[in-house]
Amino acid sequence: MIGLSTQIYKHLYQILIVIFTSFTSIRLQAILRLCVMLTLLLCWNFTSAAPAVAANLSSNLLKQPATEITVSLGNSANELKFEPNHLELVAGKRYQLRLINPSQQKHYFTAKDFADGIWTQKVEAGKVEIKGAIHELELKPGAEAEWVFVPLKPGKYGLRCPIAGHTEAGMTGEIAISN
Ligand SMILES: [Cu+2]
Repeated sequence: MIGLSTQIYKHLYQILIVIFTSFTSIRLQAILRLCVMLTLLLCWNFTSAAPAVAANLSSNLLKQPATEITVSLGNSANELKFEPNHLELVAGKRYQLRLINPSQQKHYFTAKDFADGIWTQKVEAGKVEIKGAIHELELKPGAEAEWVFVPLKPGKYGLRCPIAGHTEAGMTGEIAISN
C-alpha cells in the first residue's frame, strides 16, 4: 500500500510540475489548486487505516466482553433529554449500548460523525439483528435497541434528537472517544 501511494504521489508531482511550468493564467491556477486538493484527499485516504482495522477487529475483538451502557431517550416525565447525556468511550474496546425510550413519544439517537468513527458489529431491536454501518436510530415509545460496536477514531462527537423542537429543548449530548 505504501509503494502504491508513493507511485501515485510521484505521478501527481509530475503532473503538478507540468501544469506549473506550462501555464500561468488565473484559470489554470485554479486547476492547480484543485490538483493540490486532490493530492491532499488521496493522502488522507491512503493514511486512513479504518478498513484494515475493521478487518482485524472482526476476527479478534469479538471475543472481548462488551462494556454495557444504557442511555435513555427522554424519560417517563416526558423531559426532552438524553440520560446520561455524556459518554466516555475508549477506542478499541467493545461496547454494548442499550437505548431505551421510556417516554410517551418517539425520539432519535442521531450522532452521524460518531457513527462514522466506530465499527458496528450489530444493532439488535426486537427479534431483528442488523449488521453493518448504522447512522441513526429511531425509537418509538417503549422501544429498546442494542448497538454493539468498537470505537475507532478518537474525538468528541455531538449527539442529538432532530425531531422538531427536541434539539432546541436540550435533547443533545456528547460522546467522547479517547485513546
Ligand atoms: Cu426527541
